[in-house]
Amino acid sequence: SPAPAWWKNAVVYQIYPRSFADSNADGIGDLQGIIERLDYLAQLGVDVLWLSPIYPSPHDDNGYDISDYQDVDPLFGTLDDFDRLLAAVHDRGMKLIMDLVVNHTSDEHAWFTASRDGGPQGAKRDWYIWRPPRAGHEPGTPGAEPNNWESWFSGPAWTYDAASGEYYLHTFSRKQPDLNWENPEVRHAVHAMMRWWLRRGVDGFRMDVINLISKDPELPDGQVAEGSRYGDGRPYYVCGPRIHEHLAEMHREVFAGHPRPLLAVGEMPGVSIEQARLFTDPARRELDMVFTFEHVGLDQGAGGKFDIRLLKLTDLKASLGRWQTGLAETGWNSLYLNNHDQPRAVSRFGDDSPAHRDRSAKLLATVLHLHHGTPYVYQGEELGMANAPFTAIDDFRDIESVNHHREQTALGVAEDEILAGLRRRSRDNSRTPMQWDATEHGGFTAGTPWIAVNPDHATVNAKAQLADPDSVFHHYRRLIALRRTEPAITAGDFQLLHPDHEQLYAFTRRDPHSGTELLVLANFSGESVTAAVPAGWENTEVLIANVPATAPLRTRHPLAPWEARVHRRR
Ligand code: TEU
Ligand code: CA
Repeated sequence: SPAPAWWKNAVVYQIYPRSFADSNADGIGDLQGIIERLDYLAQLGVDVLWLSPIYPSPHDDNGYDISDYQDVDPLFGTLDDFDRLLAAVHDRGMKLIMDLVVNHTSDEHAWFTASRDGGPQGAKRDWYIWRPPRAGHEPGTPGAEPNNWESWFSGPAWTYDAASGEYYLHTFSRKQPDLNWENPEVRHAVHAMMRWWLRRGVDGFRMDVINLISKDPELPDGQVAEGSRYGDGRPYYVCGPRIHEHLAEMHREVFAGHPRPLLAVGEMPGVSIEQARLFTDPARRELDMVFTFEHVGLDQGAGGKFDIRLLKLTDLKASLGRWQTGLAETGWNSLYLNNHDQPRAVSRFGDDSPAHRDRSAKLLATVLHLHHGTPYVYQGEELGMANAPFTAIDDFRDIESVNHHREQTALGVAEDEILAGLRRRSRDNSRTPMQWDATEHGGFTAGTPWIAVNPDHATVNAKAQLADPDSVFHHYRRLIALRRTEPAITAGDFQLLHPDHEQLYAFTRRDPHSGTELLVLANFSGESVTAAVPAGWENTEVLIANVPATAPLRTRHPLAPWEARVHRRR
């Protein structure tokens, strides 16, 4: 019989170790730093910690380029530190999941160096995706790549190895060669590595771009968009031909029959609702839930993530609503508004100006946590941390931002214009260090941080918020606690109200067992809005709100700027 779905009632907290807490003053967060902050996380009340990669890595992509799957990078500590961390997490009744990055390795992983240096006939050649140059082109020159795919971090998705005269595929940076999942040896090695971590005691995995692992073996050219030099390979590797087979095999080889309750969540850019339902249908035994991307793509134009478009609330509601309905009967949603790849939620979906910041951060939390699914909190979100005030390209660290800047500069785009996009969308916005207190560098490090701490840590920090019962932190804590006592939050049906309203986000949840109903009303604007309240909700009890106690709910109820309230009736 399938393991009980404990994770339906859980809240997951994502730690980006590099930016969480630095215990030895080298400017980089580490495992000992996390250990020292576990009581903070226990107080917040989260159930599961997800660690972004801590493995040995050249850090071309901050650890998403792994050179050894079965060790800890000395930057972060040792395997002993990891064991102590895991024990301390378990002592507090929490679980810990690892980031599993197996679409690609680092080019410094022993698997890749063997694959490259062994040449075309070498034993590990086929562990990666090697192809000869395009016929009729001078190898190593533009256009000689085996196909026209673009890397997600700008430039071609292929790098030439002059020694063997062939190219290897890298969906991301040239230091992140893609593994060849067609090769059963690769799959077995990955499964064995996963079992090794489970034996060590971890409680599951967050699987990086796991829906990209199966490529169409023909590797056909992709369509070239107007004005682009490269083709779009995604139709040939997003949810590719063998993806379900690979995940079902992984489930059998790694998860099935495991004595402890585990969590498997797949990160899946470009996944459709129909595909997500297949991945998370418990009967198919693939994954527990997936991260989808539709809602974080609504405010970008055709030019990609740095092409900023105004978000319409109606689009956001329609998108999240479709996913709620689409996975209502079969499958399960993961709920997130930001992570280490996305700008800060309060700056993107709320209003980070002093007048509205706290309240809009609490509104976003309320709306997200009241949806049907498992909420994810990204470090600092529970403080309402905002985007960084980057002024020049030197302020940025992320390979995606730096490459984008280089590429756009070469194309003649004005510096101001490039920076405007980066300021809004750079992944570094969410990677500035945790703001623990008002001291220098926000209490993150006694040294020099690898990326500047947001100067607003003077007012926005954990210490101040722990002391203030009305803080964003305590609002998150109350929301998380409510999940334990109100079954309608985990189990209730979702019904969107007022889909065409551009300021009001409203929905109900109804628990089929107890009949308890919740009504969520949220004003996504800096002006007051009058909400038409559905019949029978007048004078019902307030379960949680982000404004001080207000007048009882009326048929036409005025909501203050960024007000969010949840009512209950039984
Ligand atoms: O991200 C893949 C992904 O889909 C992204 O959110 C991507 O980083 C972004 O869209 C680029 O614009 C995962 C990791 O979360 C990310 O940090 C890694 O850089 C990437 O995979 C490669 O491992
Ligand atoms: Ca450190």
